Amino acid sequence: MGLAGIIIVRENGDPVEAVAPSTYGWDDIPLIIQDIYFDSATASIDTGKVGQATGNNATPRQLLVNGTIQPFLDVPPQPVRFRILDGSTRMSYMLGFVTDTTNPQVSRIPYYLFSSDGGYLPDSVRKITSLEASPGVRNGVIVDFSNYANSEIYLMNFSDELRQGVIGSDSTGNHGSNPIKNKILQIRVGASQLPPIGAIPSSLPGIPVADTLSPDTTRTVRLTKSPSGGTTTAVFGIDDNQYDYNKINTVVKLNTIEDWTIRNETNAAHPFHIHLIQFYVMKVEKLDGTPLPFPDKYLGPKDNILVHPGEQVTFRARFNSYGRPKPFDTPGQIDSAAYMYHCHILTHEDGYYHPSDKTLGQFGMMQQFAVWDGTYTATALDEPMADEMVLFPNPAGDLLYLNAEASRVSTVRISDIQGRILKEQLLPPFAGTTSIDVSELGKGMILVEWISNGNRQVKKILLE
Ligand SMILES: [Cu+2]
Repeated sequence: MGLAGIIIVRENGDPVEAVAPSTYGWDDIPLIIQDIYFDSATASIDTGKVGQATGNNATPRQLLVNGTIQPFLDVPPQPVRFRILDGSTRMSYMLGFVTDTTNPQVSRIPYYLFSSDGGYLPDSVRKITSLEASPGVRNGVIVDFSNYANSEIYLMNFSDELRQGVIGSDSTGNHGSNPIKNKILQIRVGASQLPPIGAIPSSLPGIPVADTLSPDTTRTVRLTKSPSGGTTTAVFGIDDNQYDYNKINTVVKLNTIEDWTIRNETNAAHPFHIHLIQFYVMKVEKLDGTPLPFPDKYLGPKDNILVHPGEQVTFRARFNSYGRPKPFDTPGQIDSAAYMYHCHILTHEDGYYHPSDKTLGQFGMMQQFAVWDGTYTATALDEPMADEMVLFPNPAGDLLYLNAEASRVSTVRISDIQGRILKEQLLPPFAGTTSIDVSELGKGMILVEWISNGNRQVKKILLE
């Protein structure tokens, strides 16, 4: 089809590949679903509206599959595997296959969910008639077209089945209600020619939920929304914070097992995504701990789950790779040595509060974690500083002022954005404001690191 792609990771000796439909382009098809705003005057993608907060407005919006408008697909009358990615910036969909678009509810055909973000479901396929797709989430399904030779099947969006608070659901009003109901993809099933070369696997090698292990550490991550009022705009965050490039929010020790409980304290559903690892969902609860049913969408190895308002989801993961000696490295290396966890809705995860442009980049629903191999010992590795340093002015000229309090000798280290140390000096104990001579440094962005009493803080400053 069109100009969009995914990376498929295969494993040697995978027993399911020998059974399931696995011939790329024939019975193994990626489906990347996106919604795009088009500028009708230029017939091009309106990039200014890709991240637009409002979902239902007059701007022409198109649903794309694999980068194609009004897509269709020829398939054989056989079991066919679809590798489904919701590549939309904000929208979720409820996917169903139907034989009759004028009567979609009664003509739905069952299909089989068999893999999730990171691998196969435990034990066996699950027979379903609908599947929730949310930004960044991947699912593998098999649809058996054996009985539908020479006919048309449609992949449709049943947005009315999405739960309240999900962007794309009918219930979210202008916050994101979905103008693109109905047809996503026309599937043209051909005439019988060949015997099927793929089947629905009778069993799956996916490992079950890791409930025989016990966690070394438990954490809570809160999806939050700040209060609004007056001129203050409410912003989504994580643990009431916005993303800070210079901050490692969480340090995990290498080769330990952690349980993370993701609490959604907001009124919107957020696809929570973590880098580096795959996790297993252990339980789903209301915020007060009342158990809730375990949905199929949380089965198998995952790295992205839609967490609904008023619910908390606990997952278990082993952090078994890419440990580094220190949980914090030199400035400028932080970004390459850290991993993210964030909401996968683009307009929630990215950005910063910019008073002159309140429509873009308000949020920053993202935090960073590092995996520490345990070889470096220091005190208070991930403790917050008691006294936060204030650096000013920014931009700075010849002198930079540091306002803080240190009862012992502390260190100021200035690096460029590549991490090269430009200047390092010791400061005697002080309380209040002390000055740092930066007149010999060139113009540009610098990272100012202040190490005091075993803690360190980093801020970016522009020299001009
Ligand atoms: Cu979000």
